[in-house]
Amino acid sequence: TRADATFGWTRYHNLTEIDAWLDTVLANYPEVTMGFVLGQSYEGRDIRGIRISYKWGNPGVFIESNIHAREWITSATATWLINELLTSKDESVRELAESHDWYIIPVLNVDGFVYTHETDRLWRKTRQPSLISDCVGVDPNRNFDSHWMENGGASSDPCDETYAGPHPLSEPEVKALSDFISILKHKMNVMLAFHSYSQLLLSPYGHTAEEFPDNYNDLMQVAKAYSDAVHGLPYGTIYKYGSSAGILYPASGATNDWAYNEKDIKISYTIEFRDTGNFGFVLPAAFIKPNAEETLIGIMALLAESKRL
Ligand code: ING
Ligand code: ZN
Repeated sequence: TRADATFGWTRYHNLTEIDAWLDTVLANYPEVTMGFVLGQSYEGRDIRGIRISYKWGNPGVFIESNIHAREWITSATATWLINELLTSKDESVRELAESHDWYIIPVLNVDGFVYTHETDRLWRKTRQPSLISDCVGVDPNRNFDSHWMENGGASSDPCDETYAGPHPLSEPEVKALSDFISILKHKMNVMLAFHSYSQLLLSPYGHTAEEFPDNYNDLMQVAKAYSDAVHGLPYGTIYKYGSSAGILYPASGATNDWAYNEKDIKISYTIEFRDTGNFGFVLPAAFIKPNAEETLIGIMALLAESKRL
């Protein structure tokens, strides 16, 4: 049985459907997959992940997806990628799949994701209430323990979309990811955080546009490989690249900056998927497959280029 038999990527799925699909995948590929639970969300849901490993000790690639609740294209793309790594017969995809150890979290912000399906499609944050306000939730991508709340772009107001939380790692989802990477950081060569939208590859730093990382030129060379590969597909989609603070806006406490600064994962990006604002966060499901194909080709080029450094 093919894992995608009931999960055709022609519509978006809710958390229950994604969990059931993940169970099927794990059951169908017991030799090369392992399911794991990062931890529990504020509302007590499991935050699940999958490891795909054909040969233990391969370079590790960590993918975090749907940390922002409304960015549905990210989990749709992550699940498509998992399926492709396991089922593709294409020689270059097989080589890609089998020469890396993949750690993929399809939905990190599980509470927020459920909330976008049931109550408010455009919810971004977590769902933990505040002790100082009636507003709910923290921006988990401002909650990591790296230059936390340093230079603007993150808010101390619980009612703001970019509220950084009462302290770093206040969100159980962020704490769980932080603990997991802290234990496995020596196995992780590459960290990718999936977001939408804007079609960008964002390297560190997010906390300042005044300074650039030591390996900034390498990061740009690898980002260019991703962008060129995506542009080479028939869709001709354009991805720009640069540092988060340099080409988007300054903001501290994001996953990829934390992984770079604190966990020494030197190939670390935020990827902002389609589109550039026409549909924005509410990207029609017809774009799932094109976006996912671009991501696969992009990651293939990114990993190949990072080995050339
Ligand atoms: N964008 C990211 C955000 O969290 C980002 C952009 C990434 C800024 C990393 C700074 C550092 O705002 C979306 N769409 O969430
Ligand atoms: Zn986002």
